[in-house]
Amino acid sequence: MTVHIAPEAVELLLIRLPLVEPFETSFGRTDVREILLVRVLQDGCEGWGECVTDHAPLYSSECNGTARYVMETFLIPALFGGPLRRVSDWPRRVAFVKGHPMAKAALEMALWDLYGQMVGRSLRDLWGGTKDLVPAGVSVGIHPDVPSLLRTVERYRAEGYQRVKLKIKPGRDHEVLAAVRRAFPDALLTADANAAYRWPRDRAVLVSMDAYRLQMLEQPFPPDDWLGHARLQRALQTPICLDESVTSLATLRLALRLRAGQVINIKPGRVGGYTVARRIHDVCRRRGVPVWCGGMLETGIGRAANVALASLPGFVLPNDLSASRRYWVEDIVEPPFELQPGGYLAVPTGPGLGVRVVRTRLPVQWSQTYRRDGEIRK
Ligand code: NPQ
Ligand code: MG
Repeated sequence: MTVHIAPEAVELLLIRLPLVEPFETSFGRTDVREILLVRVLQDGCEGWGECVTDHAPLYSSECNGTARYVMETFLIPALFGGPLRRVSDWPRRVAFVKGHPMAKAALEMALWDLYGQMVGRSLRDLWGGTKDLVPAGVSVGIHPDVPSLLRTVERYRAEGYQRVKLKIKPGRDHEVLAAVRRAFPDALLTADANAAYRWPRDRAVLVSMDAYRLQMLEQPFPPDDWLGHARLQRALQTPICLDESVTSLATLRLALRLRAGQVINIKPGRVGGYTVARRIHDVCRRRGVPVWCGGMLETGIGRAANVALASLPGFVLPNDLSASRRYWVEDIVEPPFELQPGGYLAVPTGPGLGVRVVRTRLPVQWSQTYRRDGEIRK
């Protein structure tokens, strides 16, 4: 008997979760995450999803407000439009909505969890994951001064993270990279600019970063600056990793054809969900392009799905997957993610996401339930 996906209700919940410490990137500083969660219900089973948008469109063009609007006006009605034979049919079902990949991905995550619960299989199992443990890296925000940054890096290295990613921006780059490399000569280091540099203005500043022996330099230029990335890569020994630029299979192929980068950061939210993320993984694996799983300051919900994705064989580099306590005083799932010896996270083996959402821990700001038979309940 085949199980069709046809939820009778969808609940959206907006929560406010304070970070353990503020996180600063080239686009801004966050101390509280405002997170839109999705819960789908069918035949006594539930599935949870997490939307990786923030309160404002700083990382990309989406934010919590656009995601909520698009979900309630277009995506949830499309889900109620008829059963899905497979969760992987979701991208085609919602292809009529242009853009809004994070909103689509959040609903897809909930559908994967629901489906896993209904058939009693883990996401790792459903997706063909091959690992029990995935290598954990940590992303370190821009700090007010170098000594405090060095203390933070020291702490994470002592905890066992396999690599440290340093957030940089123009004017806060060489000083930071030189100090960390000097203090940790053998550390696996990367740097992420979140698109803060410009080609050709910043050519010299970036080319001289080869001196720090970074494993990669992530997204120096804006997402659509394909030629800038390609030209920089020709002048730079350090591999460029693309994050914001890779939004689809088509942009992945463009990146590889132009040699705009040698490494791909896969974030399911950025590419419209786990089905597309897996296809991007498959193409990269066939072509020998190393990938790793990016992070968006997820709770244990999104983290569980990302850990399952990172268990696929092409994820060969340390991921932006850290322990729950890196971000949260108390995660909203049980059990929380903990760093394992050697710097790994364990891939959940239970059905679906393999973690339980603790509803009493959700600091709910707003919620609404949408029903297949039409009624909306506050
Ligand atoms: C990146 N993440 O790789 C992102 C960017 C990022 C872990 O470095 C709120 C919501 C704050 C989303 C900060 C990491 C964020 C965010 C950074 C995404 O580029
Ligand atoms: Mg990035």
